[in-house]
Amino acid sequence: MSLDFVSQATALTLDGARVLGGFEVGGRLPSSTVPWPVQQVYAPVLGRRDTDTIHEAWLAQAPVAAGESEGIVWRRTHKVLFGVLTPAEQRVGAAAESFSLRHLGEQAYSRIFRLLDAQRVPHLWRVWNYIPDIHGEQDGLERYRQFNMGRADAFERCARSVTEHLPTACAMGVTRGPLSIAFLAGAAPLLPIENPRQISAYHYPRVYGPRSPTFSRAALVCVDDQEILFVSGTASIVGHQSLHLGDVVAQTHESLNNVDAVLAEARRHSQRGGFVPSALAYRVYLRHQRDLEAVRAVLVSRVGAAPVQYVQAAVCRRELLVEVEAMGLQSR
Ligand code: 3EB
Repeated sequence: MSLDFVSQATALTLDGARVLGGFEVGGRLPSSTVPWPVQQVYAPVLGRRDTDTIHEAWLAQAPVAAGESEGIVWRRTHKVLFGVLTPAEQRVGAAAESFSLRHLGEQAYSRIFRLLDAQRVPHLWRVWNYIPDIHGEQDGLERYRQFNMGRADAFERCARSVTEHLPTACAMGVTRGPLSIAFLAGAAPLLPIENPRQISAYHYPRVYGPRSPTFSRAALVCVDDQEILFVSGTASIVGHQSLHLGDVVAQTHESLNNVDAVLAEARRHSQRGGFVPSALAYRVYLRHQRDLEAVRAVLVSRVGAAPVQYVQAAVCRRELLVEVEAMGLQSR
């Protein structure tokens, strides 16, 4: 068994029996018609003439089983499980009070952990968090910080460490849609990788919120004879501080310096060592569409011909204009 990841401009026509699940990314998404779990990401795709919607899927080389549990739609093979949930921010009764993101995040992650324990794929590898109105205030606290509190609460409630073996992740602000969380989990543990240039996010000081985000900078996972590297959302942060305020070109370079540092660590731990910048596939999130050409020029100079997608979304700190995530798959 190994995994494939496909990403294309047109709707996927795949043997549905082997699809674990996937993503649809775009500013205007009609309701999805695919039969597998799909995360709809309401983020405009930038700078492409061939599409305004990206269609992506994880493919298994083995038949998949499907299920639904506590609102999580999932598919799995023997060794990996992909799931999606979109916990609704309903109003609570007549009080017309919406659930706080702390509550929703806690609920969502608790459900994920219950599912993974029940399905015996306990190791969370990668989580994609998309958060509407990420900078909005709720109960006197920014919604991203509320989310971090709920997420950390769930890790603890489910007896999971908030500093060890944390999944890779992104947490981006979207302008439409519900809170949406997708994840990939496995029967085997991941090998977490931190960035020596950055304080681990789970050790961020309290100025960034009452509870730190629970993610690893990067991780290696093995699926039989395959090695997959996930690089979490990576921004212009050194130590714990945001650098190059207002300078999107410098922020992009700094983000890529961080990716380079993480890749150097990954190569030390990899069986194959092939994770060089030009061998990965990238997604770059831009706060402002107007920065596209400046950021693209930096990416071309730094990663060459590697595939890069550009989408518009909000990075979780207001001052950050750009964030880069990446993924690499190789056979051992
Ligand atoms: C950072 O380095 C940028 O809250 O899950 C990147 C990746 C970021 C994941 C998360 C946040 C998250 O702190 C923000």
